[in-house]
Amino acid sequence: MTSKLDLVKAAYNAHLWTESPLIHVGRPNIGCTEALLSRIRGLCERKWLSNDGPLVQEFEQRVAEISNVKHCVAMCNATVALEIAIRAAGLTGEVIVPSYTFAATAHALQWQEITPVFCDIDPITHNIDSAKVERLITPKTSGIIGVHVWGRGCDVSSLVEIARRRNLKLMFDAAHAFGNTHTGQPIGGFGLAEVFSFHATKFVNCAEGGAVVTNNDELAAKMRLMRNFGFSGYDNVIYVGTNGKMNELSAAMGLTSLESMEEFKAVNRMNYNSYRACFANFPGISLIDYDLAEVNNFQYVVLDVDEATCPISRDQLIQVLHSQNILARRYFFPGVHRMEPYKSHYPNANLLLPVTERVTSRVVVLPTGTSVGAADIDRIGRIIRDALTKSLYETLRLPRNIEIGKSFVEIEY
Ligand code: T4K
Repeated sequence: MTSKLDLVKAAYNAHLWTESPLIHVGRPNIGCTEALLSRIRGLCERKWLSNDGPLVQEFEQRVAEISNVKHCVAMCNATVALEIAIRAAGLTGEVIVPSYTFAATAHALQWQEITPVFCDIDPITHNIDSAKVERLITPKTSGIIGVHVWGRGCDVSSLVEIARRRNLKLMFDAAHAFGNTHTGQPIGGFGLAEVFSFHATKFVNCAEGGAVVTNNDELAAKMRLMRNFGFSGYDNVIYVGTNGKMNELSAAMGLTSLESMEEFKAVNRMNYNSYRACFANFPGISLIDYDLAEVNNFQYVVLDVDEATCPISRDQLIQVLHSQNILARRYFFPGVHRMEPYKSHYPNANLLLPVTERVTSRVVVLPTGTSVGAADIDRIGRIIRDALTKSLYETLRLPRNIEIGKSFVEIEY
């Protein structure tokens, strides 16, 4: 008898002969290519390619307006933006962060020898559980970094209250949350500073890019210096700094992307609704919700697989999808606490992070964005529904004989 695992392995190997095109999570939205080329022509004519150029300044102004903040400091990516914001804010010692995030959040601290202390998350919002933050505070704690996972705002008011009472600095990794609101306010103005990512995979992108937004004049001025080696005018370095500058090509991409931002949101929302319709009332799986009273960019379509009621596991579902060239992702598996160097630093962190552990084993992120159409979603929906209700052979339309390891297996439908 062939085990279920063997069947899944076979399904996985079947991608070798599947003819469907690859469908990615994170395919970039491009916007108007002509507008992009015209900006690129302009920068070629100006011969101004980096170092606080006019397109970067225009991009900063647009991002600050959209986020309703005084300052936007554009950077080469969100990871460096986090590093600079952390340094400029003076964080030291230990900083409380969720482990359910991209590695960059913790790395931006560890890179500067600040210890990330992992806090568990809320099972519904997937954001840092504010009720569990206080017990992690030690005399070395200098701050808290919340992450607005999937673009859904953290429990900002509780975090602000804890930070105020315990004299800690509060910042947000808003890599997923550009253009969104929380309690009706644009994300960007919460805490001391917030950090956006404009990576190619984000719904508004600069190919590579990031930004710190803040209402704090002093912090903004310091970050502008730090992103440019600490130079204050010619030949005068007044801080330790790095090269965190955004270049003009990235800003050209970002400005072009911003012009189509509403269209990208509308497509993402339509895709999200189409996925919703595919899985309505389907036992064992559900999409995470977005609060429709807020503005959402819907850039992540997140499927929750409940292993107690779903006939196949999350990982089997991923393998089925990959076998069909649908490159669904397990963000953020296995949780930063299970990655190096944190895994070695805290081998038992899992015991303190039960919700993180559960969520990392349940989530599937599905493809969306302007490269994904209704027909793709119908197909993805059908594959997932079939995977849950039919045999894997039927779902994947595998041949009658399939090679597993060195032997051929006879398939029984
Ligand atoms: N904080 C949070 C909470 C974040 O999620 C992130 C980044 C950051 C901080 C740091 O921001 P940045 O420093 O990157 O600005 C991807 C992105 O690279 C990363 O930006 C993002 N989060 C993360 C959630 O997703 P990977 O490791 O999954 O990337 P990769 O190479 O597997 O690409 C994803 C998919 O996108 C692939 O299937 C291919 C497709 N793709 C990618 C690129 C770059 C394309 O089709 N075209 C492309 O140009 O991290």
